[in-house]
Amino acid sequence: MCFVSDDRMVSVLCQHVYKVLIIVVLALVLIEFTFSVLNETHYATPFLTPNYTSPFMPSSMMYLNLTASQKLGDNSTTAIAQFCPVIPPNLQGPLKIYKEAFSLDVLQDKLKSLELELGGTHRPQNCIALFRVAIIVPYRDRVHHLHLFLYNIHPMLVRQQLDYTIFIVEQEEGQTFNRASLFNVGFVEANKIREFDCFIFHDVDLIPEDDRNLYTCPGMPRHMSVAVDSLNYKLPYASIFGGVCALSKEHFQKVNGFSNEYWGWGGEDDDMSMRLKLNGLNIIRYPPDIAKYTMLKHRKEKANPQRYEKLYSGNKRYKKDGLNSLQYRVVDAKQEKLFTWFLVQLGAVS
Ligand SMILES: [Mn+2]
Repeated sequence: MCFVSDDRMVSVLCQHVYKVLIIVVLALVLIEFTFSVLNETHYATPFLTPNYTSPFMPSSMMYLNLTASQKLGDNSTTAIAQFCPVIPPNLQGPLKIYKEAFSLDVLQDKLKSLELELGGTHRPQNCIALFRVAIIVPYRDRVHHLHLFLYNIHPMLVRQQLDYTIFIVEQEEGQTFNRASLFNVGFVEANKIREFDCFIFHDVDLIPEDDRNLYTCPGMPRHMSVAVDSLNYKLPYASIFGGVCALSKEHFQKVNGFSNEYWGWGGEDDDMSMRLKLNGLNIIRYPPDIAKYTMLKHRKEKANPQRYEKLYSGNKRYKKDGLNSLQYRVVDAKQEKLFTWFLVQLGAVS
């Protein structure tokens, strides 16, 4: 294989040709390995890598091509360039959380520069938002939390370049709180107002700590409050779906929404987790250093003693307990400057 050569270098190489080949192969394997590791890192934090777009291209975005050409009045491919970028350009990362409460008037004044539309809506000025997002917040008797929630979240959502509306769904005095039914009501009422692709079901006392935690609906249901300060920023168990979660309209309808049978604290989020599983939908999560929340302090709510019982029978019930069995009456409704408000009475309409 090797010819005699005057060049010493070449003759040394020739004598060790197999060793050289092995070194080259090892080097190639090492390079390949390094790149695949890098790629996996990208996948875990898609929002940090502008070129990696697939996690943000769920099926629900297919409609966008159509919408864009309609809105812009032509069919050229350049219309697509009018969409907002997949990674919003002005994100800040970790956020300063404001815990000083203001009256609604002061709050409205402080958020004036965001130029919200009536009803707590905002859409980007210079591009078409990738998601039309309804943020549904069940509510009763927590005005201090509500103001802090609005004050912290509006500026973040504007930076995320979403087309969004915040819905506050308040339950009337006198009956036990039913968080899950209020979510269902918010879903139904929001859809009457305009078209949304993505629903964020949000506790009023959870404040996001990082704006890279995008309020969008990627391909699968997303549990958003992964790391909460009051739980030492640790996920308590793998199937958890409480606090803040994101579901596409399609997926929410597919699982028949939330159960209406959980009165009082607990169980309804695990019930939803089970509905997702029964429908072959996987829960996805952003990394805990981004999906971080501060929980505003409140006294512990009274747990529902029947929650386990309901949960055990949940799989048999879910097809007829949910959106298709929801009963309520809108007692009052108003478009405030910072949110759209519904006051509802749950249960059979008399
Ligand atoms: Mn709480």
